[in-house]
Amino acid sequence: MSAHVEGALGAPSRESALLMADARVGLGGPGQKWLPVRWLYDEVGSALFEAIAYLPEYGLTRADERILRSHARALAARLSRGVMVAELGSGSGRKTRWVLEALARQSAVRYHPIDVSAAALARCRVELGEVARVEIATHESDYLEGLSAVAGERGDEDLLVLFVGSTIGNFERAAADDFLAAVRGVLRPGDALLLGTDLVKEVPRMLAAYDDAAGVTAAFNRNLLVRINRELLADFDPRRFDHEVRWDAGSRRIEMHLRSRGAQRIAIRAAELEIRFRDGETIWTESSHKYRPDEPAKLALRAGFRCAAQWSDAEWPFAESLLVAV
Ligand code: AVI
Repeated sequence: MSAHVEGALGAPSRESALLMADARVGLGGPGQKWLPVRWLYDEVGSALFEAIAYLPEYGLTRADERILRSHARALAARLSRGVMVAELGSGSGRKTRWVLEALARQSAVRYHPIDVSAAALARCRVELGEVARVEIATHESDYLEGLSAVAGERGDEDLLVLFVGSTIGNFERAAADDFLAAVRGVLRPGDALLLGTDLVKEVPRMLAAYDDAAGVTAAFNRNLLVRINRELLADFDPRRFDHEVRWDAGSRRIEMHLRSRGAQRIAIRAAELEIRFRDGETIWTESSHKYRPDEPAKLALRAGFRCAAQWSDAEWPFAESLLVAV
């Protein structure tokens, strides 16, 4: 995606206009400064997130991949033949390969990755385009809009929705409930949702996963300021913001913040906004909720699913839960 402000103060692109509105609300008001997590993922942010998946400290993606690889056949065995697959967030496609191959052994598969990023969808096509007996139809849209379009296209076949990688963890808990209920609203009884959730583990291990020694996650976090400079003509100096990671035990979540080094004033010209930071004041840029092993089943019940199976990883506590719409 390449959203940018056209000209000095000309008409912004749709994405930049949304970023501007969020900057006004999240940075312009009193109290804790914050920005929605989605703005971390411009092209550089998405590439940095892919690099994060290789970090020794960040075992989440590899655990998810191991589970999908080891249990893809067991998953396929629990689903009806000829199931249609929709994936919320196309990711790199690497993890999905195992599931698609297992399903395609049973019968031909139609796979619908849904993502707001055209670049991510293009990478997914390259990664999965060669899987035998799998036909890909990409949807460049937000998750619910894309899922409704996919559901509208199908005939008698059941739908399997993949929401892996613990992306659900980046939603606030109440928003996660609402989101799963909205997904359920698009589905028919018997359709399935494969939900990936990162599990609570030792605090030092979780902190290290979001504050790696090579500084890749810090770069991922600071890149948000670079993006705002570029798209909203702001003058953040990313070197004057420290990457800070916190564990909130009450909410069971990792928080990422950008902490101001010293008092500073930042101009966001496209939004005609001046923001003041006190020394040590932060912008809260991401929450990553962690779950107890029994939580996905409870989430499922609240949203109108039952948990039919759960697979987990021994090396890095992570769970994939197969939720069936009731
Ligand atoms: C995409 N999401 C599940 C990642 C997470 O762990 O919350 C994003 C991430 N942020 C920092 N490192 C990885």
